[in-house]
Amino acid sequence: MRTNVVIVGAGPAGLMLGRLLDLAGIDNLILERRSAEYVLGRIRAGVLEPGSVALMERARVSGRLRAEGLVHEGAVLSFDGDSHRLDFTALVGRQVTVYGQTEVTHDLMAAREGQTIYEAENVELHDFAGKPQVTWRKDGVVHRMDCDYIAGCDGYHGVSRASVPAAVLAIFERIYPFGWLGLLVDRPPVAEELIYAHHARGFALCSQRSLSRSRYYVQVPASEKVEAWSDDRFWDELRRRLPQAAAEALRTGPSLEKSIAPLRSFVAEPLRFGRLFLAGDAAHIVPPTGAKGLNLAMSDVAMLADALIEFYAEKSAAGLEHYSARALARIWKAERFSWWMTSLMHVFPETGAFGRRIQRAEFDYLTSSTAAQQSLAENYTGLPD
Ligand code: FAS
Ligand code: PHB
Repeated sequence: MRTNVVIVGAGPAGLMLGRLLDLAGIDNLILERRSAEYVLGRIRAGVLEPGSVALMERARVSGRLRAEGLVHEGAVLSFDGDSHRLDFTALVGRQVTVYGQTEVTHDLMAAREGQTIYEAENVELHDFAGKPQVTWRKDGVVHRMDCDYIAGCDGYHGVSRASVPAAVLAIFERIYPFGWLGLLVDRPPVAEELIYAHHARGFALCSQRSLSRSRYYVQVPASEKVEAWSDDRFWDELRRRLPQAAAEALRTGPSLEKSIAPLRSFVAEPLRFGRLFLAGDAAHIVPPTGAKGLNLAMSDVAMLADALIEFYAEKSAAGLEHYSARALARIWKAERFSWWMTSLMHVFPETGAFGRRIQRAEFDYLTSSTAAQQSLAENYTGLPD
């Protein structure tokens, strides 16, 4: 069997790339190791930059997003109970849209025209420096697909980056000593906009999925186990970290989902190895503080799709040659912003009293400087490609 592009991974990156190639008439196969239900069951990102919204429109899957997405003109940063609203519209003339990654994945799955093979076991990449082939096992039978290119969209733990010889891969990583304990609940959000809160006990975030479903996070030690957190313990801890008005307004209820996500900053360079390209979490990870993970994955695959479309339509390999450098330029700016916002909003015990004074000074500078707020707003709402 033969196709133009094999995409490994049916998360948002793989599905969006597949959709863009479908629309361009470029034959592609997506191989996903989990079931569609499992992929849809993951609760992850919640904020889309305007660039990601535009990509959903280009992919002709923006109907529900336009109807159900919540446009947010700002967000609140709080530091030890002092709150400041960042007015994105006034600062940079842009907004963000609250629309869960689960919904993005659902919309892309529903629109998929090309073939997606779920529960594809033991996916292996072969000869991607020459004549690429991908093999996998399904229902006990080993299959092979020959292709022109392979797109590794299989996330941080995927097989694609792991298939690249370590000698040709440069890894840049920072592992944070904490994670985010997240909880999903069918209760109205505590406020109209997101609240990012720094407190001596740790970071907390109040986010949302709709006007009746909310998403909350608290910083926990990297060693923490979700089993140690009853709903009541979560709600008590969240209240202690929020500004008083939010703590009093909090509507609690039984959790629909509770999980702990480790935090790391990670970049693999380069993003091309012969006829294999890496995109999304397969290539990079950001701490979710800046709401960049999903949005970076979207901008990666937009660039890769344009390069592949240019190759098949105009027989020009220029876009493919420039993909890695172009994507990495944007990735590193998002890594910087995510690291900076994480450094500002979380408690780092190892930095001691001096570190906390520096964080307080950073917050005081931010809230007193329009230029500093514009910088945060232009990064949070998404830098240009
Ligand atoms: P994904 O990891 O989403 O998708 C990769 C797909 O490849 C998966 O479906 C996987 O099953 C599949 N796969 C893996 N190995 C394979 C193999 N060998 N063969 C075939 N398929 C394989 N970002 C935010 O902006 N905000 C957040 O709050 C946030 N929270 C997160 C919480 C967690 C626990 C995690 C892990 C990430 C979170 N992120 C968040 C980041 C997240 O949203 C990613 O940026 C986004 O999922 C990236 O999408 P993909 O690159 O498609 O990778
Ligand atoms: C979320 O809603 O899951 C979310 C929102 C903003 C972030 C991180 C996560 O910065």
